[in-house]
Amino acid sequence: ETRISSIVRESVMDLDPFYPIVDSSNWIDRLVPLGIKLVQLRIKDASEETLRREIATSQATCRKYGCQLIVNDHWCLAVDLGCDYVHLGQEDLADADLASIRRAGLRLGVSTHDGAELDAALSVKPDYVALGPVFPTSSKALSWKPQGLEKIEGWKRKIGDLPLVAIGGITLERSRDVLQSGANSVAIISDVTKNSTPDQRTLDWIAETQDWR
Ligand code: TZP
Ligand code: MG
Repeated sequence: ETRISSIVRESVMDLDPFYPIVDSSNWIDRLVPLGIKLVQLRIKDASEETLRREIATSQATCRKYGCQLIVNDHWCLAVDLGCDYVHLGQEDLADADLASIRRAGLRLGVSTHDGAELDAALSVKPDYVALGPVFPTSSKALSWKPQGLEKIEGWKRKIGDLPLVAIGGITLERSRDVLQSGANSVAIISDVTKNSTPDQRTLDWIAETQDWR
């Protein structure tokens, strides 16, 4: 393989096909040593001090195990602490300093739920876009009805090689359909963290998505 083609391949295929979204560094310390290569830390309500500590602890664990860390919302701290990715919703895009995120070498992912949001996301040249909710979910209150697998196909046709993350109501049993529809990665909350055996479930996810890795 030439150097150029491996660089191209890397930019397209860099997102692991599976990542859990968790709300604490405790979860990161538990799941990352199992062998996941990507994880999102999504903390909605916490003091600045707690957030900084949680992100720093998560980042240290991720570094140790060669896992990439996506920080939801808190781009300032993610930049400060040298994380890998920032994930922003549409409502966050106006406030975030995208230039400083880029300057610090962080990559950017953006949530989308409809065509207008996809256009808005593409206009900031993200490193991936997320589409959700693919299926019904109780992990986040959303006004969009489930998008279905066809929407994944449509998004992928429109964005080409830009990585696509699918989120919302995805279970291990439905993961192949979602990846076959064109998602490059699936982001999972409840199927992992609400499972009765989250560690085994994580190992099952790693195995189930191996063909896409
Ligand atoms: N954004 C769109 S759906 C969703 C988020 C954060 C929740 C996904 O959680 P689950 O439990 O995997 O459906
Ligand atoms: Mg947000």
